[in-house]
Amino acid sequence: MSTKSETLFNDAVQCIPGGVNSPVRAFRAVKRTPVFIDHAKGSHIYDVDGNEYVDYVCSWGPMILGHAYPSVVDAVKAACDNGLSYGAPTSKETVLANLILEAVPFMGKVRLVNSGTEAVMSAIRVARGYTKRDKIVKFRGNYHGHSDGLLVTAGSGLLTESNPDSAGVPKGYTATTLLADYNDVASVEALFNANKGEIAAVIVEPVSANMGVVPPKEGFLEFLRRITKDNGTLLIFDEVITGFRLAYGGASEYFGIQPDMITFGKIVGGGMPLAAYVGTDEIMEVVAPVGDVYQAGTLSGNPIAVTAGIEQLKALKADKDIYIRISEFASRLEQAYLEKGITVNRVGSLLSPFFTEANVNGYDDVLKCDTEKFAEYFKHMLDMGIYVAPSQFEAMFISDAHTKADLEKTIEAIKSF
Ligand code: HOZ
Repeated sequence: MSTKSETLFNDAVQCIPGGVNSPVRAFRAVKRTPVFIDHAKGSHIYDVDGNEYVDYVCSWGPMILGHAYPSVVDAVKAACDNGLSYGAPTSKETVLANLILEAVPFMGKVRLVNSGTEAVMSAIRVARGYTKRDKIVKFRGNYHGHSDGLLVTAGSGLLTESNPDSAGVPKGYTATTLLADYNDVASVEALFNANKGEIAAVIVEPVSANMGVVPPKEGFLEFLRRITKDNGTLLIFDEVITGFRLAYGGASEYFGIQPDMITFGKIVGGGMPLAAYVGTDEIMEVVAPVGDVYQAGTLSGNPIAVTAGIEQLKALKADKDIYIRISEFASRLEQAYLEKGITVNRVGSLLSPFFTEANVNGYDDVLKCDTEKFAEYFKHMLDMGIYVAPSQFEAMFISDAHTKADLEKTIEAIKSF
C-alpha cells in the first residue's frame, strides 16, 4: 500500500520536473521518494501520513527560531490585511535595511532582493561594475545559487546529483569564472598571478556549507582578505547560510573579517522569499538608480517578506544568547557522532557528519565520502523520527526551538545506527 506521500509524489511528477521545485528535495541521492509536509511547529515537522520528525533541515537554514515562531507569524498575518505587494517603497524596507546594517556596521547600504541566487548574481554584477573588471574567483564545491556564471563545480544539489556543472550554460557565461580550491592558498595565488589586474571579485562561503560543512582553515579567510586588498579585488562573503546564524553579525563578526560585500538570504527573510546584498557606500553607489549597474524586481522589498525578516531579526537581536544555546546543542550532537566513530565538522550551529575516515577540509575530501552509507544513515534517522537533509553534501541546522528531549532522541538515533 502506498503512503500518502508516495501518492502525492506520483501526482507531482506528472506536472513538476522530478516532482519537486528544488532538486535536493527529491530524495534521489538517498534512493527514496520525498515525504510530503503537512505542517511544522517549533523544532518538529509533520508529514501528510501523520509522522512527526525532529527537523534538522529547518527549511535549509531560515527557521533559526523554529517553525511558526509566534511573533513572526502574527506580524505576517497582520501585514497581509494591508495588501500583499505594492511595487512601491514602504518604511519597513528602511527598518529591515537598518537591522541588517546593525549586523555589519562596516557596510554602507543594503539592496533587498528575493532569493540568495539573486543576491549573489547582483553582487557579482556590482563588483564587476565597480572594478571595471570581468573575472571572478569561486571555490570548487561552494554553491552560490543557480545563476549561469556560478554553476561551475558547484556544491549543494549539483554535487548531490553528481553533476557539478549544469547543462544549458553557454561556455562564454562561465569563461570569466576562475576556480580555486577552498582552504588552498596556493590555488588562489596562482590565479592572481596568472590574471594580474583582471579579477573583479573573490566570492566565498566563509564556512562552506553546500558540500557538507567545511570550516575555513586557520588564516584562510585572512589570506583572502589580504590578497584581494593587495590586488584591488573585492572580497564577497556569501553569507546566505552563515548570515545571522554564526552570530547576529554572521561570519564577518564570528571570524572578525570585513569583506567588501556580503550576500544574505534564508534567515534574513524569516522564512519568506527575501535576500539582500550589502556593500560599502562607495561600492553601492554604482547600483541603479544612482549608478549604472542595473538590478530591479517587482517583488523586491515585498512588504510581507520584509515584515517576516524584521520580526525574526528583532527576536535574534533581543536575545543574542540564542547563538550560545544553538552552538551548545550542536556541540552535543558533534560529540555523539564522534563517539560513534563518525567524522564530523561543526562551526557554531552548523554541522555535518561525513561518511569517510579522513578529515574533510575541502572538495576533494568531500568527494571521497561513502554516499551509500549516507543513504543508510538517512533511512535510519528518518525511521527514528529524525529529519536530516537527504544529501551527504548539505548541513544540519539547529534552531533555538530544539529541546533537550529532541537532543536525547537524536543522540539515541545516532548511537543505534
Ligand atoms: N540550495 C538549498 C540547499 N543548500 C536547497 C534548497 C531547497 O531545496 O529548498
